[in-house]
Amino acid sequence: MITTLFLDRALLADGWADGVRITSEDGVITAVDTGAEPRTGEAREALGVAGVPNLHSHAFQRAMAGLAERRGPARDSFWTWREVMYRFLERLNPDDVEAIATYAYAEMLESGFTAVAEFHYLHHAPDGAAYDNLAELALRHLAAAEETGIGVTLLPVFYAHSTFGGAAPTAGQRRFINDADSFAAIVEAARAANGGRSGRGVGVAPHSLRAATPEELEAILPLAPEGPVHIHAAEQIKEVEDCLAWSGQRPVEWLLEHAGVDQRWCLIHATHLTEAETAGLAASGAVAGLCPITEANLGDGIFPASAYLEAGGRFGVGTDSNIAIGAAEELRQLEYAQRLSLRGRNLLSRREGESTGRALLQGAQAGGAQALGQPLGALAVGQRCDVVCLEMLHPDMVGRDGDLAIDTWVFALGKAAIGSVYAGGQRVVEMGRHVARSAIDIRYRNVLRRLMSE
Ligand code: NGQ
Ligand code: ZN
Repeated sequence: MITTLFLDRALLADGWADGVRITSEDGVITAVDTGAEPRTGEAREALGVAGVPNLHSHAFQRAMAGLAERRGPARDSFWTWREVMYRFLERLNPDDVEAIATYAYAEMLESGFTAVAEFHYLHHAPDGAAYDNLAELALRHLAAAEETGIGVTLLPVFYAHSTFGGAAPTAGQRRFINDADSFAAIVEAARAANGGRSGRGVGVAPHSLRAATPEELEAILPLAPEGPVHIHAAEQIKEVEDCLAWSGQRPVEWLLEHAGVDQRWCLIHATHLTEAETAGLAASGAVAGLCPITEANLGDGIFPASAYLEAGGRFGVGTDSNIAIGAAEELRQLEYAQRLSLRGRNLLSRREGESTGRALLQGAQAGGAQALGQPLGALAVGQRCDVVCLEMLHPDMVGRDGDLAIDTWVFALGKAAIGSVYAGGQRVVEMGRHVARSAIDIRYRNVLRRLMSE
């Protein structure tokens, strides 16, 4: 199907353009004309930018938002949060998982994320037994993407151990566990279901160096020879210390030296880096998968973003735990953590006069697209037709055109700045609301009602 969208103003790869007509066929952009006049009857918006890829989501965690914010008996940490999260996920059945993912993906679209990399490790039934279809829960995430219109790169997660050195998994991890064969079957099923369509991708994700041994890494990487490969790394100091005790090296140092990290890779968090690791990761061509809101919520630490960008590093943003979902909000938190730790302003833009909001947005679009391994993240021929349109009639937008509109979105308005969102050429958000919002809410409420009463 061929559709057109007329934008009074749009941010293209080489800057702002006026009178932009974007033509797409089956969800992929086939022409971008500038200096055009609107035609009667065609979809028309005031100001549009390409959608933002969300490079890291555990969709199911959305349903525990707000449930781990009560002080415990000892010092709360990432590790005590993880215990709460493990107890929470024990109760989820496949319908729950689909309803929660659908709800999370709708909110992602409403906030400017038009594609998501789902780092999917909840594979099995509550007792750890495989579902009749090994890929049951993987396919539920694809169904959620289908229902909402969001693009998705599914990253089945390989998880086999509780910590470094091949330690046996804990009872709380029984829903995650596969061997190389059952894992390959899940990757295969995800590929078959995606069928090479636009906005659909499949990669692999060894969960972390805690959960996969070097031998297992070697066995599973050939399942996605072109990538993408995602892995959690160096999020917590304890993880760095345990990795040093195991190998004599820090997690990112180990990966750079032994795993062949290159542009196919995305290292999630990579929070705790030495200067040498910062430079090495930047030089590798891999993407740093930053999840600023979750990292703040979990007390992870602050990624050295300013130094990393200075070294030419690539990055994207992810919503990870989905405690709060917002594209602008993630970019804002990323910049604000640098401001608080370095006591400066406009730290992640690079040139004098450059808009920090736009630098963050375009950085995350490029790095996010690379991490998803799909042609998306820019308004250009051959890319998925994902367009986020700002609500220029909002009182806060008066007099703010171009870069100033982006800065006002990122630093002031967040989600409230968003009017329409097109994903794969379809308008899926109107006046800031997903077109199926009511039905999605009803289903999600019913799931939460049951989970909260059990
Ligand atoms: C996860 N989340 O896989 O959901 C992890 C916690 C772990 C974050 N790292 C579990 N933020 O890393 O062991
Ligand atoms: Zn994660």
